Amino acid sequence: MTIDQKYINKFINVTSKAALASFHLVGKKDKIAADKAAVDSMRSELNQLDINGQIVIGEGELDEAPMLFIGEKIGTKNGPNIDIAVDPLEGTNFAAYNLPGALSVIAIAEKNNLFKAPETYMEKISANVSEQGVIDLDYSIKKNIYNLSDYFNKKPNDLTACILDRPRHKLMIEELNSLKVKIKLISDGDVSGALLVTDKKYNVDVFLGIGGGPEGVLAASALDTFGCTFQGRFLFDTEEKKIRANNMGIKDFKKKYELSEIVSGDSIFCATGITSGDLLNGIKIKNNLFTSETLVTHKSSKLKKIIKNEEKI
Ligand code: VTB
Repeated sequence: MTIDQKYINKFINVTSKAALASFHLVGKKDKIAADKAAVDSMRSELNQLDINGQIVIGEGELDEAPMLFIGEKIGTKNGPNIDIAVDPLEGTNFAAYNLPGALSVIAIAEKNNLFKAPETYMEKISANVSEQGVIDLDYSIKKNIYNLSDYFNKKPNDLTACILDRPRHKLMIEELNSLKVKIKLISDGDVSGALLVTDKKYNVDVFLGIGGGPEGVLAASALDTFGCTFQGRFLFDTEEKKIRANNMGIKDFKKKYELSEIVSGDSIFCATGITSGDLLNGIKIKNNLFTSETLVTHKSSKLKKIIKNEEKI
């Protein structure tokens, strides 16, 4: 089974409209309002689609942001059974403070083909390598870097690693520094960070570090179509998170997930820029027209490209 190509434009429309809704609140220093605008728009657009959808990854479960909640049924029910992962506003800080890189993101797959990730941290690694065993969460930083250096035929000091700027990454960053790897530190937004490995033009050879689990699943669905490697391992720092994960069906808390275990079968991924960033240009409004840029992937048709849209507001 595949997801019909006719849905591609429909999902581009969903993230474009959510991005536009959020864009109106860019720079207003109100994360919740910017998020809510994106969520409300996404819900209303999704509900008009002829799909029998269910949200498997919603957002804001822990910080009580306005959610498209996990388990929520979405669409007219007149269509294929699909699982939907959303991050209507990825990078709430970026939108609130008018900083580069805010995105509106969605990933869909056929029923039961998208991992139901709990709202917890995930250790991640990703690179544009198609061979197994080149990068691995179980390898040391040194081994990953030396392997990538061989694979890309570049010296370690010509490699660039992207990582979230967080105290928890101090050791990793020190190791990367000692190997003379260039580091691209990002303040937030690791869906975008992970996707920077997909194209040479972004100059990122490996993405690694600890970020949100749901964001890991979203990025993985696009990385799958790009033929990249991605691994993720959830981290549970509280008993409560373990209980919730257990209820969601996760029994082995230390399991390392391969990309194929996170997303399988056909998928569509759309990310629309809200504010311009490394990956995409943000929304632009001129007269009564808005332009948006969306990175879209569709596994079965091997589609992976940035699509520009211009529409009336
Ligand atoms: C992570 C990352 C996201 O927020 O969830 C991060 O995956 C929160 O991390 O892309 P901290 O708890 O360390 O702040 C983002 O950067 C933005 O939603």
